[in-house]
Amino acid sequence: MKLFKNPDRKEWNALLERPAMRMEEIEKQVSPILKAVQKDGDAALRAFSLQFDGAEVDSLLVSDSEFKEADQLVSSELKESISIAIDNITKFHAAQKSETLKVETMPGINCWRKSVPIQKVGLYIPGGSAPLFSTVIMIGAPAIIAGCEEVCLCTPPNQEGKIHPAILYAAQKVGIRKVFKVGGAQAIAAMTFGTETIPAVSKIFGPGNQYVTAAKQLATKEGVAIDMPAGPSEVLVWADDTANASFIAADLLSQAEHGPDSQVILVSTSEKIIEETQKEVAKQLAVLPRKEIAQKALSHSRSFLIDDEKTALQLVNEYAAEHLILALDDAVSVSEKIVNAGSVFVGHLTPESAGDYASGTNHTLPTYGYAKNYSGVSLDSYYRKITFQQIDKKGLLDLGPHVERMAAAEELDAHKNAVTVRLQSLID
Ligand code: HSO
Ligand code: ZN
Repeated sequence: MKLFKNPDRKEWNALLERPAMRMEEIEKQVSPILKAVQKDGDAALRAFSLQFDGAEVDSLLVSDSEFKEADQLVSSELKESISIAIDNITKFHAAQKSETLKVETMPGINCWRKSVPIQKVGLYIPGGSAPLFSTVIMIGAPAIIAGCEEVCLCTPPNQEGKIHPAILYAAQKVGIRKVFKVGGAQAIAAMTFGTETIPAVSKIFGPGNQYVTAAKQLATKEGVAIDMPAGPSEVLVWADDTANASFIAADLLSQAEHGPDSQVILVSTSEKIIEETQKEVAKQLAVLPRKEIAQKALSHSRSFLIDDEKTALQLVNEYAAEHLILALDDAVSVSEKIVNAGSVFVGHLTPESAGDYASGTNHTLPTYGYAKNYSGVSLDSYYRKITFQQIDKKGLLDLGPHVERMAAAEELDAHKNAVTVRLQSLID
């Protein structure tokens, strides 16, 4: 990790830059996949699964016997941990339910806003080197809590045509039975257009590689909503001299091991902590099974020595990290000054891993600086908020003339008339 000491503010933009994503190029490759799935449905999905995953898939829908088999393959210890995670995530997300908000803005004018679940949602869980069954819980449990009518999940099969048992176990535990064996851009296409087997949905959630990300972006042009624009995982640790270098190193490596393009940043007011952390990172990296991936991520990661706390806070807010760990003595008071971050981990004993798996918060968070304008997934992500209003006689008599006057000033006579004809009916 390259060290920068009190860099000039003019250099911040360049130093805080994320690894480049070449989305346009990838969108060009992904676009024909979307078109083929739109045209040929399930047949295209099978052909792409063979081409990209080397898997021959007979039935796209996971069967009851496959769920049962998965149940037998997951250890009872892991089942217990999954159950605790689901409990905590359910508690935190169920508490986010909001009451219908009703306001009488003037006598006889009632306005209210109600959260209505999105009817059909689609979840995507990547395959690849790590079976992210925790993501099944993170994007699946809130869909069920919100009451979405149709929740389907797509995930790629391995070469034997199978899905990792923990993914199937977690899906059935949160209440999802419609799991389809298809991955990549073709899975996103299937949930966008619908096929003979896979339903078209209104919103797609979940992480994926660059092809999946590009396909999700293209899906938005077809009228499908997505959880958020995605980029590689990242963490920023802000540590003072009360921090523990081995904790910081472990936190940095926990994100670095996600992928070669992950980014990890250390900000500290203490040169000693930076030096100790560098040594710890080298020590812990040497024995990590995913050290090659983590090493690549570390090659474009940075540490910053910042002499004063105020500037450090500005730098941290400017980066807008997906995950921000405050390894600080006064972490609680500093946390109140954070204005840009996906999720904040407060104090020395709060590793990001806790939020990744089991504490209750969601791990689907804005990356790539999008924490400046996007929130992470929460219960709200599965709702639309519909407004309603009802006006009685008194309300219309009092408000109507103002609406008529404003419509006339905008030279929209039909708008004015919609009030006038009613006011006349009240007077007659
Ligand atoms: N840190 C990831 C989520 C995850 N971590 C899943 C482990 N499993 C989101 O950036
Ligand atoms: Zn993680």
